Amino acid sequence: MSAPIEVYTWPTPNGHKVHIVLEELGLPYTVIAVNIGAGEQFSEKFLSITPNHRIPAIIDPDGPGGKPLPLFESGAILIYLAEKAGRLIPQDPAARYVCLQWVMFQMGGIGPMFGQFGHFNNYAPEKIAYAIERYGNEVKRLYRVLDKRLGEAEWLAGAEYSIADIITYPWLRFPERRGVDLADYPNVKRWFEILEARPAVQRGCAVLAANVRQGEITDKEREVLFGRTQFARR
Ligand SMILES: N[C@@H](CCC(=O)N[C@@H](CS)C(=O)NCC(=O)O)C(=O)O
Repeated sequence: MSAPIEVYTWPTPNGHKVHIVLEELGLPYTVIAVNIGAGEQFSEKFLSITPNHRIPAIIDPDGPGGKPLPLFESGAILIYLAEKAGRLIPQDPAARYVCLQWVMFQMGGIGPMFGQFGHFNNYAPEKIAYAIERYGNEVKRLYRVLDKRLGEAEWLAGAEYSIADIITYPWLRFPERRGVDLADYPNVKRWFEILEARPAVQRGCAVLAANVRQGEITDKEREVLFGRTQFARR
């Protein structure tokens, strides 16, 4: 059995993607909590793994050529882990690119747009109607794209469950927080309910569950995430 993969993480959608894929693949891993509200993403140790100071990041002690591999960006991590295990990424070349296409769609579309919606809707000190409407419209547009795809294919990559589904799922939890009613997206609803029932998905979403942020954001968290600490030159 290979050495456990070190997972630097926190219970957010981007963290859960990695927890779920590791649970699905049955790869051994250890969780190293990086409390992003407390500023632990700016520690020297974490910055040595990722200059972008964002979770998730991993170190695989048993990387290519038997050498340790540090990796950040959840999309790269999921592709790496699926390729390492030889599962959750289609082997057929065309299907593999379709899978990667939906992985990129999540990384470049769903993550950033849903994230900006959350910021302007929940955290911005002023309610800027234009920003809330713009990102809210993007959220709904992206749901429509997913709904269309899942109306023509069982899974995002096509016939197989893959990292494209896993990377997307955590961002689709709690749709009500984004003003989305799943009844409007029946194909997404079907797919979501199947994913939600998978034991590995449930175990992945339970990682660090006791640390999920509750209640109003504190001044300290606001400063770390959106203020001077966040934007200091490093
Ligand atoms: N594109 C990155 C995004 C990672 C990301 O935004 N992580 C957030 C948590 S979900 C974070 O670490 N935030 C800390 C901060 O903003 O300082 C990925 O997919 O890995």
